[in-house]
Amino acid sequence: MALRLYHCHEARSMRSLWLINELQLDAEIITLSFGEALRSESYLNRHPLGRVPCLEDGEITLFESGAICEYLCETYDKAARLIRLPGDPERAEWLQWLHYAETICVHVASLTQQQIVIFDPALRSATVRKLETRRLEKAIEVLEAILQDREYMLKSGFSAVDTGIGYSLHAGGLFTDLSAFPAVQAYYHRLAERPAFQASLPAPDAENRIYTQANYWLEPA
Ligand SMILES: N[C@@H](CCC(=O)N[C@@H](CS)C(=O)NCC(=O)O)C(=O)O
Repeated sequence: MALRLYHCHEARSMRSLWLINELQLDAEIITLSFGEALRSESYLNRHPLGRVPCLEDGEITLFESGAICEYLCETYDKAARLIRLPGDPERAEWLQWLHYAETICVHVASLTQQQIVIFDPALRSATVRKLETRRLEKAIEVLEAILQDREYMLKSGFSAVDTGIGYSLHAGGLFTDLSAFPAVQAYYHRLAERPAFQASLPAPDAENRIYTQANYWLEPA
């Protein structure tokens, strides 16, 4: 088996795992706990910052989820089902949403830090939480406008960029109420019904989860 993905439950590596499942690729999935396991010497040799995802394909090692998405599609999506190749009228949009997924996710990461990683509440900042929640909501508003006339980020239908954006909403919905964005919420539910999405979730009794609640946005500031 040539493909190997280093993953933590519900981290950004869920994007890569979901896409591997959509493409029905044979891959070895190494699930690490979110913490010290990412700082081992052997893992730091793969990913210099000790983060996930990290994908190995033979001699190739890649550690950005957007790049992994493009690489997997270019290499293995031979029928161009989930990619829009150069020359395709939707190519520019495909690239935009591929990277916009991270624009959303930086706010999710900051809120994860504020409400989970910084363990001592006295060290958390209500101002940062408020600011990052607002910036997350503004980023989701952009999706709400786009999704008025389509079911997926591209008018032609589901593509790999929906795994990127979909993960950002999966994690983003822990920090803001998606019901304020009806088209986005319907889109997220549509994605969550996909077997490949469900196969990328941790088992209900899985340990080492980053997120242990459904609604961090309900926690008092
Ligand atoms: N832009 C990178 C971000 C990767 C990233 O920051 N991953 C987080 C999990 S969502 C991580 O591994 N954090 C561990 C740490 O910062 O120690 C990507 O999209 O792959």
